[in-house]
Amino acid sequence: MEVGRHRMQHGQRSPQLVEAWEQDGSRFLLYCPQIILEVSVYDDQIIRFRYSVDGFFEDDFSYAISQQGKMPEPDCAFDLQEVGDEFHLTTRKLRVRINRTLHITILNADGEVILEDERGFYWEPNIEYGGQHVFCSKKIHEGEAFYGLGDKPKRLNLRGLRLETWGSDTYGFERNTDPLYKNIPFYQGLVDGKGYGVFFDNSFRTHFDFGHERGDICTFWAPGGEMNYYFIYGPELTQVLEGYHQLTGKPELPPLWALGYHQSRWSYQPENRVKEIAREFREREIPCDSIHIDIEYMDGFRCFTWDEHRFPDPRRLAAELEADGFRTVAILDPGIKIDRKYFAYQDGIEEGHFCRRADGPLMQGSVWPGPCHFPDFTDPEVRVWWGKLVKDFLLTSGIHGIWNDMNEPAVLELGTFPEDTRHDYDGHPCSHRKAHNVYGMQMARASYHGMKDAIFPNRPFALSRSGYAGLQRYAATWTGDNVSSWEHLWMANLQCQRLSISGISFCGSDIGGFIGNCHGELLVRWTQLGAFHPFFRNHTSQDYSFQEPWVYGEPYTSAIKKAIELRYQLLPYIYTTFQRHVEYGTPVILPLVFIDQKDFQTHNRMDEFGVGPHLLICPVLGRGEDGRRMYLPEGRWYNYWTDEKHEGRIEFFVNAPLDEIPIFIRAGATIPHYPVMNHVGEKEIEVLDLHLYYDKGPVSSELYEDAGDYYEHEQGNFRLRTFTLHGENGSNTIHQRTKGRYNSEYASFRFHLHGWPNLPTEITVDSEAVEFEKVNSDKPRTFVFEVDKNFEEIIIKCD
Ligand code: MIG
Repeated sequence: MEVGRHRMQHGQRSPQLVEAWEQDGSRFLLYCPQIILEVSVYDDQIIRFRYSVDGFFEDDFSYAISQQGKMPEPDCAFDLQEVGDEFHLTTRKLRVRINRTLHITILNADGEVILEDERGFYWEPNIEYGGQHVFCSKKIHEGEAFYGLGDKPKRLNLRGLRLETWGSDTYGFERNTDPLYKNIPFYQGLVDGKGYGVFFDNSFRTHFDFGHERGDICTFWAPGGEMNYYFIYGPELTQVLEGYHQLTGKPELPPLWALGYHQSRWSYQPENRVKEIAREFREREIPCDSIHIDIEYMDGFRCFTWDEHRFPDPRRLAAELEADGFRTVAILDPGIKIDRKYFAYQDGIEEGHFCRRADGPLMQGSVWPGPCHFPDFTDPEVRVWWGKLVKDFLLTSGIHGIWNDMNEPAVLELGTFPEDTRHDYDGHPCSHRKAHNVYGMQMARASYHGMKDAIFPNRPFALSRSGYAGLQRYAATWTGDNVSSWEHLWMANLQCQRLSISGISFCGSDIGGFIGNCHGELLVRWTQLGAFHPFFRNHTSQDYSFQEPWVYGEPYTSAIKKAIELRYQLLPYIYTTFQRHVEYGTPVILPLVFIDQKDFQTHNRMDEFGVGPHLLICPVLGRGEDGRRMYLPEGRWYNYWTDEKHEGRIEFFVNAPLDEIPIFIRAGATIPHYPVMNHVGEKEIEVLDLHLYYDKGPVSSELYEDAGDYYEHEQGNFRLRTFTLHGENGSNTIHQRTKGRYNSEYASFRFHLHGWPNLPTEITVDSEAVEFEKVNSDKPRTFVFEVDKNFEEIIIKCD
């Protein structure tokens, strides 16, 4: 008897027959004797599935969902009907079939099966902690590929792998280390050329098996919380990402300087050393917008304090750096030193802001300052308190950005907090098992809001090492403590692509590597890659040699300088791409498969990636290489360096001398270029260069502009220009449409026509002939002419 009962409790259970159902707006509830399935329609292509095992649902709360509790009713048509033995839920893009045992099949409007339950939902009581282990298993289609899941340094296509999310301080991680710092339980599947996503919104340690245990079964599970997931249909993978961003939010537009180059080290100190670094950049005219100051600035590693000897007057320092075009970013860790003379400690104790253990004592762990207590960032009052500390810190020190580290959270003795540590979880009290994966994101959230309060109307810049789904609303991120090696350069490329398709477009790696000594060639190749990552920062550890762009001498310094200059030239393109990301949720950088998912050659490729709609990059990842093989997605592409034209869907060898990273431009695109500057806003731009690459078209390109700071763009003070090229026949036209009322500072554009098939005989701008000249360069057939920035139509007549 005993044994039998025991076994029943441990056995895995599946739903029984549906006995009733009801509709509440866009939510449908299907009742089985023990479990309830809630199916909600969010959109034509987003459906949520949520299961209760206890006969009722707990409060619906998630840190990931940007409009938590305020999600509007969908404005799409949907319908649920009982058809024979099944329930059929239909939207414009989807048909969901649910049978009487809750077996779910999701089809697209063409009736193709996209995702089908294998066993579907099942559960097992969690005897030790209460609640359930919740599982969901799906069938894998032949040839199906899987992507996403945050910062995993594993191959891009996750098929065949088993992974988990549990934020971890993984100093010197390796190619297959899992989990790392980020917790993003969101993956994409690609079935017969059609993309979908599954966002398993559960903050416990989640697990994903993409056919590792059983080749044709995908299972995801967690040791607690709800089986609660969103199915997001494409069919384009970029549409899946847009849907995911609709749920989990988008960042605000960063200040333009934050998209410039950042120089960091653990730690630049004392202040003279910081100024020396800044001076060196300006003397060498290597562009740089920001210097990061690591933990050594603090007084005994106490957050919100400065070491009096090393940094006697931070305000003056920040002002001096700013006068020279540098913004200062300072690090803040979660651990608050146990020291009754320290204000943050005193407040935290008096106001009860620190995490406690299950039996009452304050949770204690050692970090840089020695024994510490830790704010419970999942408590809204604690976030307000922390935000106020950040605000005062910024106001008194005059710095411009905050960098949150160690927020997995990391502690020295145990790795992280003991699992019985208590958290408020915004009024849903729980243990660290549930709060661990959201802790870092809530710290970033508190820092971000405090910073915004301090520097408004300027735009804040926050950086966070850890995060849950939705982190992008508050902070940029980097890939953590990597190593100065070619293998880590490969990983940086892969990880940033993966972060980008996991919702965090604003990402980068420690350029040059954090651990170990870098060398000239590696730093060149890494800076060239970093120049195309939204967050562009060189950072290194105190235990290793300096790693600034000039330390390895020539030819490296010039090659690094050239890569940073290129970033600054391409800033208007990168800023435009970022703005499109903010508006639509389309990732800033894209793995090849996101550009041409119908071509299965792209499904497993990891080196080439897109930046926005028109650039394709393929970094050089090996020592001594002066070229490499690469693959271009569909379409026609121009080599940026030579103007040579290539057809897509072909693998070929491209030259890449030390000072060049392979870059390809989509035919028909118009790419804006700034002049090279030491920092953003240094020079007034009188003429903006537009490089237009011939194609039959029509091809449209966008250019977004605003003040690069402040919030007036939200009131319409921006300018969005769309250039459309029609390259047909002997007469080619370029049209411009504009939106918004921002007055671009330049008066005119200088068009550079690349790859024109024939010699222009006449160019007219809004019916008036303009002069043009052939450029004397090694690039064939390039013509240059200037036009008023408000032109509407350019006609290029050719022979
Ligand atoms: O374990 O603040 O990832 O960027 O320089 C060291 C010192 C703690 C880890 C971060 C790294 C930073 C370092 N920190």
